[in-house]
Amino acid sequence: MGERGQDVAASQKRFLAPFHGEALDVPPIWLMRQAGRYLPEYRATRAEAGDFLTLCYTPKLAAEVTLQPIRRYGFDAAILFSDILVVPDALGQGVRFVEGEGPRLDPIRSAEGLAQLDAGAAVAKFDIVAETVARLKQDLPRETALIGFCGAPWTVATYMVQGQGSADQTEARLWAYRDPEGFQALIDLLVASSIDYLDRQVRAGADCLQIFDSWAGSLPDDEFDRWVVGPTREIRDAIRELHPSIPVIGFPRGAGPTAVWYVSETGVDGIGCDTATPPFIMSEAFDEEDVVVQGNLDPLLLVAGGSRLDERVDEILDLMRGKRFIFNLGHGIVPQTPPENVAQLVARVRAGA
Ligand code: 1CP
Repeated sequence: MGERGQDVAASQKRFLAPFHGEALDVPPIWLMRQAGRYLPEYRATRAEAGDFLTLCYTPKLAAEVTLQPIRRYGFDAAILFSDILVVPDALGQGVRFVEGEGPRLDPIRSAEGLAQLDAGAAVAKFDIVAETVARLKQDLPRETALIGFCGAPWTVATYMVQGQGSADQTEARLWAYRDPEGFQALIDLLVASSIDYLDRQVRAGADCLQIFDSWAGSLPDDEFDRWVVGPTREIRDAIRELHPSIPVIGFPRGAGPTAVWYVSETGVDGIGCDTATPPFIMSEAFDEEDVVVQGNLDPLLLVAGGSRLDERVDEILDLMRGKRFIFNLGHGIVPQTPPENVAQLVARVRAGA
């Protein structure tokens, strides 16, 4: 489209151009989990912090690990370093990260458990995260956009109810079937807290927001409508009311063909496509929607590297040419990713194939 020069200057940050209607010759690029254990400098800062949540709640260190991948690769966007489980932690549910095992929470499976959470108390921890955002606003290069985020209420609830990560989110799905009103109360609390959390991130300087719904794919259509689409639309509507110019990207992982419906029903400005979405679907299925498409290289191909990586990058770029597109992975970077493969990927995308 050859619109790079002047139109991008108008929106300042290349990352935001697709949200302003521009299809760039070279799409903006950032990667989910771009900060993390694959980087030696992250491991050093993480060791300095000691515990994972301490890293999230120490603005100086959280800002530092947010900046690390920007210094190395010059991504078009930085993503705030935090975690989706900061919300249940801030609400007062005990959250721990057990080394080598992942998150552990004291499970909540009833109205009594829910009554122990305190939305008022969450403010103090949300303010710490907002302080990280404010620091980043100072420290990031002017051309780099800052993405704030939260977990979608459904996905966050799956951890709160299960008490840990799980393959099939059994406990949350069963609670939702057996006692939909009780489960709705948990979702409502998460909707309200997520709006508050995102609002604080935008007021502190976030340019864009992403809602991670990593377990959206575990629900059949009627449950998907109630627990994924409904709450996401409420958050999207509230943010549009508070901050009309801030784009919101939804990432309903595993939604499959339902992603198109998710877009039209929630009104998100961007749709994150997961690894299993075929590129021809990314390039065609959303044509009727006013939405920016983001995705979807396999994180394991980024581990494997080599010519296969270049070929697949070129294929995605070819199919998305002329579209409002943001290059990303289909899920987060994994720890065993060689940092040089990330450099190879960025160079390939920037070369425009
Ligand atoms: O250092 C470590 O050992 C901790 C590893 C780690 C990191 C780097 C965790 C624990 N969280 C994070 C950061 C993180 N998590 C970010 C920061 C910004 C970035 O992308 O660079 C973001 C956006 C998240 C989001 C997140 N956390 C999601 C949604 C995306 C996804 O991956 O599906 C989920 C599901 C979580 C929960 C979580 N946090 C950490 C782990 C290991 C998990 C997964 C738990 C599980 O289901 O087993």
